[in-house]
Amino acid sequence: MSRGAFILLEGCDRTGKSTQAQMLVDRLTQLGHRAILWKFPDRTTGIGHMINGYLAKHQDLNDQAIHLLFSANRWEAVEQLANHLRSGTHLVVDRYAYSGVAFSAAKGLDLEWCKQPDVGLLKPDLTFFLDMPIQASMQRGGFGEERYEKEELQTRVRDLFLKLREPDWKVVDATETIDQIHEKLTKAAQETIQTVASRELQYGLWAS
Ligand code: Z5A
Ligand code: MG
Repeated sequence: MSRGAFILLEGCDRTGKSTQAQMLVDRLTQLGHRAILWKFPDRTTGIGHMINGYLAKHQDLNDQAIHLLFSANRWEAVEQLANHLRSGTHLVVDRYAYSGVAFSAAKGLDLEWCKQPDVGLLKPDLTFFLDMPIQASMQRGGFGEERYEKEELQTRVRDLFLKLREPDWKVVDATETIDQIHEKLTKAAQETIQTVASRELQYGLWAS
């Protein structure tokens, strides 16, 4: 049986990740695939509730502790993610460990320290980095309500994403229209689905 593809959307705030992730799941489903959306942080779990309390500024945690909770929120999902992929379901994942490292390092934590808790996680088969100037994304709806939604921090986050960028990432101009971006993502996702169908699952994120 063919395995599913792990398709990741990363990027700074308000670059359209959640919009595109949902559209991609819907499109793949229309095309006859099994596809599900997985969002990190997953705020529905016990750990996710703690993360939500922190992001909504109801609870304070030190930078190291919240970093480890974000990572634990990925590790607690890893078996479910792997089972979906093994059963042939494609995963469209909205943020992952790259967000984890970029945000924590932007607050001043050491980049290599930040990567360690996520070493060995499942590796995405295809990563889109939705990129646009921070000034432009700040004009979009909803910016400024949660803890990290500040221009200076977002600028550092973008620089860190570019530092973490892997050679095979697809950098997407997030200022294009929603439909233009959707067409690009769909085309690349379909190619990856075919390419990885008979490949083993890839563990070993950031493992040397
Ligand atoms: N975080 C962390 O620190 N460590 C971690 O390990 C992880 C995350 C996983 C919450 O994430 C915070 O957690 C986040 C990183 C940190 N920090 N911040 N700030 P989240 O994923 O829950 O954040 P969110 O609330 O979903 O917002 P977002 O991801 O920043 O937005 P988005 O998903 O990229 O954008 P969107 O919701 O699809 O679109 C935003 C608006 O723009 C909306 O009105 C759209 O209709 C509009 N839009 C979208 N695309 C377009 C185009 N192409 N043109 C014009 N308008 C558009
Ligand atoms: Mg989002």
